[in-house]
Formats: sequence, C-alpha cells, structure tokens
Amino acid sequence: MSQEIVVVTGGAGFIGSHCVGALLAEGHRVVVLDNYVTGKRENLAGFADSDRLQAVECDVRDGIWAPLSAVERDHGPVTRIIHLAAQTSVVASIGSPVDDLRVNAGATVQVLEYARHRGVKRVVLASSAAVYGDVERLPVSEDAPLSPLSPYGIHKLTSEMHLRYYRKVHGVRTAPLRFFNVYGPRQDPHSPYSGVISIFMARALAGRDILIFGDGEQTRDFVYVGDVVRAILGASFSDEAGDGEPMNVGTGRETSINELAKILVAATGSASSVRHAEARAGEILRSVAEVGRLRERLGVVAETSVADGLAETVAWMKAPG
Ligand code: UD2
Repeated sequence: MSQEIVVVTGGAGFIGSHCVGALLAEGHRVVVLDNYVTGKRENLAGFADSDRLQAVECDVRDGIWAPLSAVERDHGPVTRIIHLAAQTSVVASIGSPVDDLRVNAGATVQVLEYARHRGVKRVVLASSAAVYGDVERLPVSEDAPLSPLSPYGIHKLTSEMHLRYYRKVHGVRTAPLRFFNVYGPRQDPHSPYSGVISIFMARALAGRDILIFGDGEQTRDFVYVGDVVRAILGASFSDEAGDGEPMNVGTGRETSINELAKILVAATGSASSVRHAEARAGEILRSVAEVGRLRERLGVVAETSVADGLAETVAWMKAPG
C-alpha cells in the first residue's frame, strides 16, 4: 500500500490512539488533531519516535484549514480523514444539547467542508448505535428505523446525513460507522461518562462497590477496540466503502449489565459487591448489532471474545503504558 497522509481527529483519544498505531504500522503519515479535552498526550507516547506522526492541538469545531496548512505545505495534500473527535457521553448530551450539537454535528460539517474543497479521498465518521434508539427487532440492522433517544444520537444521525449528502451532491467518498459499545486498553475509567467496562473494572480492581443503573437487564454489544480499528481502516481504504452508507461495528453478541458485572468480578477475583441505582435517562434498553454488512463489504469480523478482550484490558489497567 502506498503511503498516504491520514488525519485522525480525536487521535489522542481511546479509539483514536489505537488507529494512529495501526496507521503508522502500515507505513502512513499520520496527523492527529485533538483539543486534549478528553484525549491525552500519554496515549500517543508509544509513537513518539515516529517521524511520520504529527500532532496539532486544535478544536475541530473551529475548522481544520489552519491546523492542516503546515502539513499540506510540507508533505502535500491530506488523502483520508478519520473523524473520531466527539463528545461521547449520552448523559452529557442531555444536560448540554447545544454543546453536543456543536461538537458532534458542527465539527463533522467542518471536516466535510475541508474534504470537499481539498479533494480528500475518504472521510470515515465515528457514528453510533445511539442513532437507532429502542428497536423492535434484534439484532439491529442498518436498515432499521432510526429513532434516537438523546441529543447525542440525534447529532450522530445528523452527521451521518451530512456524510450521505456530501457523497451524493459533492462526490466526497464517505463512510459512517455505527459503533456499538467499544472497550479496551486506554479507555479512561475516571470519568462518570466512561464506558461501563472501564468503570466496573477499575472499581473491581480497587475492591469498591459496582453500581448498576436500573435493574441491570439492559443489554449491550461490547466490541474490542482492536476489532474496531480494523473496521475503521477497512472503511478508510477499501473500495467497498465510501458510498455514504452506514455500517454497524459490533460483535452480534448481547451481554446484560448484570452478566457483565459477574464476569468482571470473577475475572478480577474482586471482593466488590454489586449495588443498583436509579436507571439513566435516555437509555437504550437492548442493543446488539447485525454485523453482516461489515463482514460482506469489508471482510471484517469482530472476533475478539469478551474473555480475551477483558484480559487485555485488565492487563493494561494493572500496568498502564
Ligand atoms: C455507549 C457509548 C455512547 C453511545 C452509546 C450508543 C460509551 C462510553 N458510550 O453508551 O457513546 O455510542 O453507547 O448506544 O461507550 N452503567 C452502569 N453503571 C455504570 C456505568 C454504566 O450500570 O457505572 C450502565 C449504563 O446504564 C448502560 C450500560 O451500563 O446501561 C452501558 O453504559 P455506557 O455508559 O458504557 O454506554 P452507553 O451504552 O450508555
């Protein structure tokens, strides 16, 4: 594969930093755009020796022309953009819907405007299972009705619609990926908005109580970050993606939060006890992906078992780095 210049917005974040590693390993030049609100410089520390990685501190909401001008001057045009920069919390979006709109939809339009005028070959978007809301038929396919239950889900759907529009009207090749519940090393456990696996794991390792919101019978499709990165790279480079149509990124397996708590307590050998608290507003009750489109179009199957993925995550949490 010839070397390309790939921009990763949110590249210092949890999923972004894993993408950076994979792109560098394939020989590409990588430009990270990150405002370091949730992204961390330490997530990129392992790649500090690479002369093909450049990180620019900026806010994608303000546009990406200026931050990329030096890159264009020194290395030529950007060829692909992986747009991961986002406000990732459903709960936060309910508290601050206008901020969520600016980050989760506004920034996407900024990326697409740049791509349209600069002739970028592909824009991949981190969309979300939140676009579906509560669904009648599981596993949920990409053709299911879309009825998001939160500003977060509405704005991810808005972004997807922009991707489809830019494809149809401006000819920009785009690929929205609907992530289910991504977990793995470098997911920050210290924010109340963190993914449930990282929160439960940190609590289990510290011997603190695990708090389940609601009755715990709500389900999720937990997908390991390494599998997600393979989907992102496939969507970025394969000729089979880019028509603006969404693809689910999940495993097709459904796990309840009660089951998850049990597995984690056992996996960590923790003495933590499990308590229940009030259910979250705007919650999806059941969520599991139909994964045929990802497999057929990109040849990607999320094959990491929960047991293996959790083992990797526990190992990282015990010895970060
Ligand atoms: C995930 C994504 C979100 C969006 C959404 C789509 C994360 C962090 N967020 O939101 O960006 O894509 O999926 O549907 O991956 N829970 C507890 N106790 C805790 C924390 C969580 O019981 O301490 C429950 C929570 O009520 C929910 C489940 O665990 O039922 C998963 O919560 P989450 O915040 O990890 O992810 P989710 O599905 O709300």
